[in-house]
Amino acid sequence: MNVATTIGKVDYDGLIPNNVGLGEDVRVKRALEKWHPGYINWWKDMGPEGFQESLVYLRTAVSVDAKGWAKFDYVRMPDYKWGILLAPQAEGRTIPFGAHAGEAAWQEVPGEYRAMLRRLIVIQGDTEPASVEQQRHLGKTAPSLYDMRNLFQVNVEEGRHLWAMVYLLQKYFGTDGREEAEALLERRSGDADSPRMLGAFNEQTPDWLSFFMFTYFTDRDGKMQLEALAQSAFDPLSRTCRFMLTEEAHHMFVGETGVTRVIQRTCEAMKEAGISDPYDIERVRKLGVIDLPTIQKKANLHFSLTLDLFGNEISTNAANAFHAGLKGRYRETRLADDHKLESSTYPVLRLIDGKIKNEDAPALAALNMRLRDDYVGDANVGVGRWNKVIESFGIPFEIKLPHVAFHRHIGEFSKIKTDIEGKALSDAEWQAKRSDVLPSDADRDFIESLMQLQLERGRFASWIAPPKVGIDNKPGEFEYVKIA
Ligand code: BYC
Repeated sequence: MNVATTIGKVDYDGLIPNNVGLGEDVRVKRALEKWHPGYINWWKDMGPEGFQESLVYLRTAVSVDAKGWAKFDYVRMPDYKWGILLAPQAEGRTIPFGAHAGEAAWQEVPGEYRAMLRRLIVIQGDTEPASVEQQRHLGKTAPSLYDMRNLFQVNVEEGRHLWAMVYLLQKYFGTDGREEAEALLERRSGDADSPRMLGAFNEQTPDWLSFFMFTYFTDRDGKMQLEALAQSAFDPLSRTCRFMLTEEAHHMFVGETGVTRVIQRTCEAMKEAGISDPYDIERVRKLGVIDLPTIQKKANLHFSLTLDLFGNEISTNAANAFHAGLKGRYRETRLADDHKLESSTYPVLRLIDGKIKNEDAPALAALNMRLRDDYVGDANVGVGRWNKVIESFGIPFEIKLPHVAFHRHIGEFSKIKTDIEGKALSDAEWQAKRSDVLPSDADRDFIESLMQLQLERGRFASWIAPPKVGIDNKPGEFEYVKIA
């Protein structure tokens, strides 16, 4: 089989399913086969704890065309076919932005951009296993078999996204790439000596509300960053990211519908009990559901942690990556400007004399800020849908995303403390208000008390409503995971 005939169709014959003609690429095939046992060891050590032998109803990509890329079947997770899948090569694709705009997209890495490109790929790769590590304990408290299956689906696909980055490292970056691929299996989320690279990926995902918030907010950073990398002049990276985005959509679906179902159940229980005040927290909690103010606090936490993933508002790294053609803007090809940004400006929120103000900055330097703005717009859409549910019960409460200056650790606002409206607070004021706006130990203890494993088919824990439709249109009592 040559490369051309395998595009769109996955070669399942070897150890590593792929549509990149690995069969003919002996060097890379060997390198990946050598990396494979280390990956499986990592998965067994750091992947979902306690369910490695269970049969999970998972989708596996069998081709990358629009129709046939998802096949559902029962699989033991360590036997999942982690493959290397690139979206089809777009014939005659040209570079959409930067100094090389209009030139043919690169099939190899230009020497001068090697280090910059490798860094971007390694950072992207590092987030994937990190999230699996963060979520590894959650199977034990799954609110239903349906949710457990979704968790594991997200996990195996994050594993596949690691494979996607490792393929690029092994194929295009020689010895350094091989070393980076090894290091991706060595760092650990939250480890004091060898942590994952980006802040949010060293935080804990202690409970299922956090998992849904993480997949809603943090996987959405994944979407924005992958969209920006999908514009890359380096065609193999672009094609890899395009295919990853199809999987990422499901992860955000899990997050958005997960939070919706938590809200739905809370509102239903309040209505049944005749409680109309959302701040009557004690009484709401006695119903075995999560009160809306606590859901808001979790949203505040995960949104603010995720904003840090966009880096500094003003960034030379981002300017250089754009100029070089390595990382574009969100949906670059749909934007109508010169795609070079050498003389344009972009408004950036800055801290000037202690006040938060918009200031025009060179557009090239402001690319992180721009992507973050696009992200906030995108994140707000689902929040609007959550509010529709609350509204439909007539409960006077609205979930709101906090100001971008709230609870930040990276960039312009990391130096100050603010309330959720972005008003600066002294340290003492912040300490006094903190537990009103971020989950407190007591909130965490309460949520933890609800996290009880529910293994009965078609049953759901007290704090979450069933989904509207099953995965792969399966009926409610379908056995999504056969526990071993
Ligand atoms: N934590 O110039 P700056 C996903 C560092 S999520 C720690 O502003 P830049 C997924 C920065 O590295 C998407 N360090 O940085 C979601 C730099 O360090 P060096 C992941 C941080 O490069 C859920 C220094 O500060 N993909 O896929 O403009 C589940 C100066 O900063 C952080 C990507 O991120 C931080 N938060 O922007 C699974 C795409 N922020 O180099 C998966 C690739 C900044 O000076 N990465 N620093 O030592 C990038 O495009 C950029 O590296 C960043 C940072 C946007 C992350």
